[in-house]
Amino acid sequence: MNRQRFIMHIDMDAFFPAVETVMNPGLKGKPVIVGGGPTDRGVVASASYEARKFGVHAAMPLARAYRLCPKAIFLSGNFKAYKYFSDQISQIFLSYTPDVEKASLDEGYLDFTSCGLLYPSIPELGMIIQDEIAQKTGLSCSVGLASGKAFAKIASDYKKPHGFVYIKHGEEKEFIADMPIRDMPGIGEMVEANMHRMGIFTLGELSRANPDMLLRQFGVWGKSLWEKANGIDESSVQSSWSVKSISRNITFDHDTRDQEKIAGTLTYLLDRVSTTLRKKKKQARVVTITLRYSNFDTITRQQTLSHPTANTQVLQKTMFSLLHTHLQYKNIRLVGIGVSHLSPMEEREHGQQFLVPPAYHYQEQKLYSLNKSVDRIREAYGFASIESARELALHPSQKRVRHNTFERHALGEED
Ligand code: TTP
Ligand code: MG
Repeated sequence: MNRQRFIMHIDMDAFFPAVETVMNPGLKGKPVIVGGGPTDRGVVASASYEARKFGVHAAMPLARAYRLCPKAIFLSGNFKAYKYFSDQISQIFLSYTPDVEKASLDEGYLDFTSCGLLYPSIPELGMIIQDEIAQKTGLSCSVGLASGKAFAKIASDYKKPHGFVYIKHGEEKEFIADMPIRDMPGIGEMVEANMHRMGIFTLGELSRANPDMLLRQFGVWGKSLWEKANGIDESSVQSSWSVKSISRNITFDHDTRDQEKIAGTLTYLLDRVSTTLRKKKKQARVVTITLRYSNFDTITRQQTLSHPTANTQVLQKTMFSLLHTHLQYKNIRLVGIGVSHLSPMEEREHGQQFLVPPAYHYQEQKLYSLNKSVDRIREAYGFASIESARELALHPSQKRVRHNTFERHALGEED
């Protein structure tokens, strides 16, 4: 095996409610639910541990959360404040090691492998960082330490809130053997269901499965899950200094199966997303669509483009292809669109540089100039100054209410 790695995963406890409580200490010790009002149609983004005792959890409809915990304090959320605290946490992470991957607003991986001489005891360091975060921000976090990212994440989740768990080198496989497969980062609903059909329920069972069969069923990803179940995770901490994905979603005021409305709303959301993409001088390789039906069944599907792009029209083509393939004639509650696998858009004095065939390059460049002109007009006169026919067909309220923007952040990036 390679030299022993020390990867720490730090995840804030009930992050949104905790920030709300720091800003308003009167909330301390109370059930707090962030996501909207008790009669709103959205879902819970996060619940304080006091509210979780009543069974409230993330992604639960607010109305149900209200029935379970009517005394809770419901808040709509304050993204700016969450970003501010997230940045404070990033600064603390970075004061210990430059090898930091901020995986989301409230969590990060810190690689201490090369820091052995600097810090006599890495496990002790976990608790020191935990204390510093509490002192400087007033927020509680949980820390996991292990030889790889997946195990560190499992460890940080193991004793929440305010836990510290160190999975010693060589003990990873045994530590996770009895856990349900879903506890392994990267195993979602679909993979879980498929594995259940194959008779694999625990990570121990996954470790004993045939790796070639997993490779056939799930591709290289399946093989890597098998390795993780066997205590091997060599994926590296990706110091992230840039945004990783940009997405937007809307919960409709009334569930709808009106295809024009669904397509128009997605067009509008993508227009917003691609404007942000260009503003950040990025291009994207993957488009992801989310459709949530009335019964909360949610499907997320993505498609990889042949070349990265920042052009709305190109992304739109892929979005519509995904929509037409996956949209069922059932009432839709929420739609979302996202772009990821971002790379920098290299702007040169005489235009953009694309590592693509010349004809494609030319078309991309023409579109890019057009889009940049639109961006400039919108910057001067507002976003609504230019809209596509599909967007114009939407009621103005659709464009204002309840659309949430999510960026998988990186360190030091502005919104
Ligand atoms: P998590 O770390 O998953 O949850 P948490 O910090 O609220 O609670 P804990 O880690 O102690 O279990 O997510 C971090 C924040 O991301 C969370 O406070 C709110 C936001 N979030 C959503 O907006 N929607 C979601 O579905 C989830 C899971 C999180
Ligand atoms: Mg958290």
